[in-house]
Amino acid sequence: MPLQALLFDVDGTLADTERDGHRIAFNAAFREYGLDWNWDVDLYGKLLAVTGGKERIRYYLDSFRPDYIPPNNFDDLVIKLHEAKTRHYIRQLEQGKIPLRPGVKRLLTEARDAGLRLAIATTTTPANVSALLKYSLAEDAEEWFEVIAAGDIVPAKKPATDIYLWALERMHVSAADCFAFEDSANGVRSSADAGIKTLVTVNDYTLDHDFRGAVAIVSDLGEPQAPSRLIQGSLNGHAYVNLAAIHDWYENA
Ligand code: XBP
Ligand code: MG
Repeated sequence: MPLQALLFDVDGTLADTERDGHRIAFNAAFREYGLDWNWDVDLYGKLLAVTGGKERIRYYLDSFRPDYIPPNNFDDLVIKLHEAKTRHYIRQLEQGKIPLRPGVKRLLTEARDAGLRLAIATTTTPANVSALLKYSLAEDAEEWFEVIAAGDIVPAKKPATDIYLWALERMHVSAADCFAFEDSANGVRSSADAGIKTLVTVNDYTLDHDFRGAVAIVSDLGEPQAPSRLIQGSLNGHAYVNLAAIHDWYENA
């Protein structure tokens, strides 16, 4: 069956959002609530082992702050902290502070022109996706995606397959007819275990991750004047990731 759809992860894949985006927003929310928690670049890299911002806050306290005594309304506090964090993060997006990664807009445009169906499968909060698409891609970019599968709509976040299976079900398309883009071990576990061929574009936080199951690992999607750097697998003679390169992986991987 010919390739039907491309499914994109968001954080680390569409844009490098974690170190200078989400991490800064978490710290701003902690300050807003008078908490002495500060996630530096190194600690945040460890905390990224857990997907989901609310889950990440709990993981931080459980694993790095044994001194912390949760208040009676702890569950509510986590929700309020995360809502504050989301406000801070979206403000960064509104200010144009989080650009797309190389090749993302080019490939999305090429795929649309070729009539490929597009979807998002991400752990992040839906409002974050809307803001990233609107402020970093195009005013109407949300409409480019048939399905935006995001955040708490599934019981289990990546590396569970839930978010990808949810997207496939709503698109009425089978995993074998799709191709996914991810940046992390949790992400490629989720997409590959859902049966979707997956390309990994790495970032500083995920360089040493275990990407078992990926069709190839590259630095980024690249541009004609700025080729992708191959890390593992083959680019099949392509200098950067375009639809021809994706079709080669899709048909031969
Ligand atoms: C990355 C995540 C998210 C973000 C933070 O998602 O795990 O939790 O780090 O966003 P993906 P929230 O790589 O699947 O796009 O605070 O909204 O969860
Ligand atoms: Mg990601």
